[in-house]
Amino acid sequence: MSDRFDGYPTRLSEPAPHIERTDPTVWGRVTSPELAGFETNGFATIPDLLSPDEVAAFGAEIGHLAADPVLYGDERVIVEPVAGQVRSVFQVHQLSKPIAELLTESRIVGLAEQILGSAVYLHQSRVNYMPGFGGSGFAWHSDFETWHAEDGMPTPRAVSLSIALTDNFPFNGSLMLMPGSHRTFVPCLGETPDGHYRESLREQRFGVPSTDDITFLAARYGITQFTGQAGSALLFDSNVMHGSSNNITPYPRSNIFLVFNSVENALEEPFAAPQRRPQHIAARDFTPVREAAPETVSVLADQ
Ligand code: AKG
Repeated sequence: MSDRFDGYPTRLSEPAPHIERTDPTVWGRVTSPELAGFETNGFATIPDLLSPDEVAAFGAEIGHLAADPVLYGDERVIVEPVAGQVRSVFQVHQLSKPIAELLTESRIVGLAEQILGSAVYLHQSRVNYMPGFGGSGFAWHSDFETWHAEDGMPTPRAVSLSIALTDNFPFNGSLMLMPGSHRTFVPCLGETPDGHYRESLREQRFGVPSTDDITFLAARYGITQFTGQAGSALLFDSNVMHGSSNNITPYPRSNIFLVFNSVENALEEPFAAPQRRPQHIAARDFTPVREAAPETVSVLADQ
């Protein structure tokens, strides 16, 4: 048994109290006006992050990825449990040069640097396609819970940027979030099975809070939803509670997710899993996307 300190114990054999977060949410200096509410809510929206021309180009790009016969059977491609369509493609920055270039732009990586107060590297990239008539939802969860348990991420000093490539309506499976829930860590029940990621990326059973937990959090924080035109984006904290419903409409809801982690929060060994997840899900190349912008400062600098 490891004697490593764990401030976020999870995958337990019996229920444990929720943990109030002591780690900061905003580690740097926020200069983009759109990010003003991030500290309070644990997320912020950025309308019109991409232009209509970019939406068309990236939409075509992710269409090609989903249809590429070379990728059939590849571990990076996850298929919907019932409908059989492509649900997610991981490591898209390695499969698509335009996506690799996009994420290095200041308007993208600069958002993560402002929140995380350091240079950042890419922990994960993926497209969630959420196809019409068959896109299945994602159970309520905190990403950090999984990244901590299964990837060895020490603290919740990571953010995801979800960029809408189709309109995200209230009715086509758009992401629901609990504003403020990033301040509460919910330990989850159940020992992580071997190779859990193979199942969890299609349908998650471990690392999801109980219905009592979700009822409690919903009463405390409420539920809101990220909706917006194609080209808009959502930046969210790694511990915010979120999930989505099935998409039974004809309209796909396809978003690129880029996950940035602080270089000062590099992965260790998993805190609650028998082995590391593969690098297409949890990168262990901690090379910064770029040298952090000169205005990037860490809260730790003041201490
Ligand atoms: C995840 O992939 O962890 C998500 O929560 C995505 C949810 C969604 O795309 O609706």
